[in-house]
Amino acid sequence: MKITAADVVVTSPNRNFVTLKITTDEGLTGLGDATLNGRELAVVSYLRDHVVPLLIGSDPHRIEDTWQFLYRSAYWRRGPVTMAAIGAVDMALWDIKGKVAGLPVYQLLGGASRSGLMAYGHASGASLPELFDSVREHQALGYRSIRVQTGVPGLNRIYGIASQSGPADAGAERYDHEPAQRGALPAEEDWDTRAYLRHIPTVFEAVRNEFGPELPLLHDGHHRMTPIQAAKLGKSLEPYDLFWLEDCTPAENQEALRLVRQHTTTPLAIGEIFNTVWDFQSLIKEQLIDYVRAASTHFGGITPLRKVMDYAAQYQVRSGFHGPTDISPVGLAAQMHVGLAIHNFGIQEYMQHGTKTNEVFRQSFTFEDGYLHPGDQPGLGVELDVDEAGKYPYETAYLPYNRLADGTVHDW
Ligand code: GCO
Ligand code: MG
Repeated sequence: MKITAADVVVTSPNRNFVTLKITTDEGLTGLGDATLNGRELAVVSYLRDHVVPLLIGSDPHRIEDTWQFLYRSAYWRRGPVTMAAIGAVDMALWDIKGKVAGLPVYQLLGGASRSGLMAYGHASGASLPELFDSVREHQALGYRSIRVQTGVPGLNRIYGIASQSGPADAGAERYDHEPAQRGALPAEEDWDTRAYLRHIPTVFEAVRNEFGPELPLLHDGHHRMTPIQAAKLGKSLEPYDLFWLEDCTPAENQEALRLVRQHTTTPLAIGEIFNTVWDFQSLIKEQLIDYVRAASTHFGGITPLRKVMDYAAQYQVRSGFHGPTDISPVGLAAQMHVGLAIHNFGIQEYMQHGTKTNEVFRQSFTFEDGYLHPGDQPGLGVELDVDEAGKYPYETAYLPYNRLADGTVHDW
C-alpha cells in the first residue's frame, strides 16, 4: 500500500482546526489533528510545504519508521509546530492501520483495560453561586469529576471562566468555551498572584461544603505561580482533597516541582504544553508529578503517548491527557484509544465541542454517565465531512495574555 495524497484541511466551525487527511492507493483514508491554538497556520505550512511531499509514495503501515524519519530528518527537533505536524501524520497512519485491520485503534494497542474513561469537565463562575450552578450543570450532564475555576476579587478578566454558561454549544457566537477569541489581536487579562492565593482556598472550602467530600475536584493554576507560591497553594488546598493541582508553575523550570513536592501532598499534573517524551523524563523518574497532561496532538501522536505512559507506569504515574476544545475530535479520539488500552489511565479531560464542530467531525465516541468510550469503528472512529468543513474558513484568533497591575507581562 502507498500514500497517494495528503491534504491539510483548515476549518473554523466553532473554532479553528487543522486536520491532515492521508489517502492511500487502496482508497483508505486516515485523519490526524494538527491544531495549534493561536498559531494554526504555521503548522499548515510545515505540513504542506515540508511533510506532505515526503509522504507521497511511502508505505502507510510503517508508523514507527515514518515517525522516526520525520523527527530525525528535520535535524531541528521538538517544538509545538514540528510535533503537531508529526502527531497528525502518526494519528492518520494509526487510523489507516485500524481500517485495514477492521479494528478500533485501541485493539491494536493491546485491547481495552477498562470499560470506559472517567472524564472531567470544566465548571466555572465569576462568583460562588455561578460556580455552584456550573458544577450542577456538569453533574446533570453526567460528569463525575469536575475542574473548578473562579473569578478572583479585584481582577476583571482571568483564565478559566467560560464566556457563556453551560458546557454545551448553544449560541453561534461562542468560541467553543475556551480562552482563545476571534480577532486580530490577543485580549489582555489581568493577574495578581497574592489575591489568587488568598481566594482559592476559600472557594474549595465552599465547594466541599456544598457538594460533600466525595466529588473528585481538579484545579488549573495555568503556569502562574513561583515555586514557593505553588508550594503554599498546594499546602493550603490539602484539606479539600484535590484530585490534582495542574500546571502550578511555568513548565520550563522543571526543578520547581522538586520544591513544590517537598511541601505538599496535593497531587500534581503537568505537561499540556510539553512536546516530547523527553520533557517528562526527570519529572517521572524523580516522581515529581502524579499525572501526565500530554495531548496526542501536540506530543507527536499516539506512538509517543503510548511510550511515555509505559515509562510512567514504572513510577505509578497516571494519564490525564489534555482535552480542551482546541484538541479536535480527531485528537481527542486518538488519546481515548490510548487511554482505554493502557493500564495506568487516570482521567480524561473532556470539554465538549460545539454543535457545528460535531457536524464537521462525525464521531463514534460516546459520553455516558461520566465515562467516555472511543467506540468500535475501525480506526480512530472519526470522519471529516469535507463539504461541511469548507463552509467555515479560517478566522484569526488568539489566546489572551496577562499583565500585572503595573503593566508587567505575566505568564498566562
Ligand atoms: C486545560 C488548558 C486549556 C488551555 C488551552 C490553550 O487545562 O484544558 O489549560 O484551557 O488554556 O488549551 O489553548
Ligand atoms: Mg491546563
